[in-house]
Amino acid sequence: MMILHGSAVSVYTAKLRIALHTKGLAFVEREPEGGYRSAAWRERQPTGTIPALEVDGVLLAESEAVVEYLEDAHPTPRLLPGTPLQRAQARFLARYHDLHLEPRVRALFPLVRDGARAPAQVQAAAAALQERVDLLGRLARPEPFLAGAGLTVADLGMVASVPLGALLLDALGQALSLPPSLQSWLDAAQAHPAVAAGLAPWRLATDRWLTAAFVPTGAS
Ligand SMILES: N[C@@H](CCC(=O)N[C@@H](CS)C(=O)NCC(=O)O)C(=O)O
Repeated sequence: MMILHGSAVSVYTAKLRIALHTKGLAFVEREPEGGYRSAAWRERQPTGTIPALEVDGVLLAESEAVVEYLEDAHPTPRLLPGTPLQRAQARFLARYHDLHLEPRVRALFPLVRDGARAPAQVQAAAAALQERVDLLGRLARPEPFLAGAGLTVADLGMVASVPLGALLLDALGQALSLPPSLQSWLDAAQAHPAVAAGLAPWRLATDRWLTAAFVPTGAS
């Protein structure tokens, strides 16, 4: 059976969990022993990142490469739309998530943990994320999923990162404003059974993490 090495709190692990559920594949999930920053994990996965999918003893890393593997090895149900142009657009949005949107969510983590945060710093980080979310609203025409009528690679990371951005901003006293088209997309995507199943452990772990990690302003 395949092993998903990852962490419940990780967006990229959620991305692969959703892909595995979409394809109805059996897998077990494990946290790297000693954590993903440990020497033991680097010994196994030299770039040290999670998630990694273990298939027949081979460890595959980088979530986009893993999703492509799953699409190659288990083509149905598909995670890419029908025509080459539609497929390219879906892949573009998946890359937009990894390269442009998620880093702006990640930038909020140190602010959540640091009670010495300055209001101007928080506002700048919130505006930076809002800019990437607004741009997503211009790049995608959800129908209702980001790249068409079905769930695709375009939705996998975004469906965790967008709500995570909203949660982190909320903890920081800010609000993320979703264009109406993206709110409809998020509602539809979160109701998809594979997304709901894939996000459940992430949601639980994220709520726990936020409660434990948030430091009120002035408390550090
Ligand atoms: N490009 C990687 C990103 C994965 C990633 O950033 N994972 C984080 C945890 S969510 C990680 O492993 N960070 C390594 C570290 O902080 O040392 C992928 O798509 O798999």
